[in-house]
Amino acid sequence: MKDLILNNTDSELREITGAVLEGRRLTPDEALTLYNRADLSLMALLATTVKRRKSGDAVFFNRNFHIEPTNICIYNCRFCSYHKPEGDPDSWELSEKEILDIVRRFDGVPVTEVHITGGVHPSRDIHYYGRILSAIRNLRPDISIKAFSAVELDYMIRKAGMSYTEGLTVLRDYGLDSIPGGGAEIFDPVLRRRICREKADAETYLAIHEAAHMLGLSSNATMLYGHAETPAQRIDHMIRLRELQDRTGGFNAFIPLKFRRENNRMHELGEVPVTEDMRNYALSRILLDNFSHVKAYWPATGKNAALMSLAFGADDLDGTIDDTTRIYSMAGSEESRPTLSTTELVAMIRSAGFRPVERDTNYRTVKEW
Ligand code: V47
Ligand code: SF4
Repeated sequence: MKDLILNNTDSELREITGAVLEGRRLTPDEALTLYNRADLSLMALLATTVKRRKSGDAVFFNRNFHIEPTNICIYNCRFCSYHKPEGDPDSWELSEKEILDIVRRFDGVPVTEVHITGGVHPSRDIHYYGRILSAIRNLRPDISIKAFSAVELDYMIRKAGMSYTEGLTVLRDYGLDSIPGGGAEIFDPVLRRRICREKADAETYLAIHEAAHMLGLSSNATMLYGHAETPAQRIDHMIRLRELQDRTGGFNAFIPLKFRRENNRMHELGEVPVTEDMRNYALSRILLDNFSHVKAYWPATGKNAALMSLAFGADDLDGTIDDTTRIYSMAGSEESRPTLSTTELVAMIRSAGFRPVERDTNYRTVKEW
């Protein structure tokens, strides 16, 4: 098999293919050559080889729900279909009681994680969110609280006049367990200025994740792709994450987020085809050799593309969700009310030829299915 592949590629590609098969790390130039010249079947094979090295025949899933406290946001990212200014008739702002009522809906349900994220509200502060964390912690001491993107954290911590380490320590003491990957978008400064000029830049995103890792809070990393970025800018983004992961080891998963076009100011860019999604999953699995997991976030991609990504290096399907997120249905995802039962997730993973493993936030096994 290896010879068959190697004989059918040009010499530079042959060398890069050999490096991946032997487990040698790719340089940015090698990654670009691979991305530009390898056909989709070679990408699938290399990514699956790396995936199997990391997690064997397991594919993970989790039982989770989301809370989106508000869609009011001081920023105005061009790709965002979700945010509204204060006072807009389509804006929402959940009270503390409404937030806790969402948590209570899961009384007796064996979820392991709540994911909290939303707009950057101008008048909420770190202690307001901290009190919500501790109220959730009191209601459900058994579940892990993954909350606030680096962009939300940057705003609330700066507003409190604290350093990132101080702010994260305060939030950890209130009950924060880990940080989701949102807000990374694309790190390239020129493109970032075009699509989300006002919010936290790449250095801030990375500094917040680094501070979190140093405090023992794990996190995820994302990349928004399929809009105006070049393959080289995607690779640059992943390399910056790989460098931070080399220093801290604190990232659990990398999550490619496909740009969805509805109801935002980048609509005219269209969406990339599913072949591009698969090439991108594979590239990330191959390049991010120090990330244990690549997550397919099915509410964003749709179930079918998420399922297909398991043949291109993804080893995690997030999650049961239970119709608790609006970010992607508002942006045009085919999943308008995202919900999957554990039975459905297990069947999906088996249909792709893998062994379903239910995990917690930090990928400890909850149950082998
Ligand atoms: O940062 C916003 C993205 C992110 C669009 O850590 C869009 O486990 C595509 O980060 N098209 C928030 N993407 C969601 C997020 C996330 C999701 C699931 C799991 C985890 C995790 C993190 O959503 C934003 C932005 O990159 N986004 N609008 C859009 N139109
Ligand atoms: Fe606000 Fe996040 Fe939307 Fe940007 S992506 S406008 S920060 S809610």
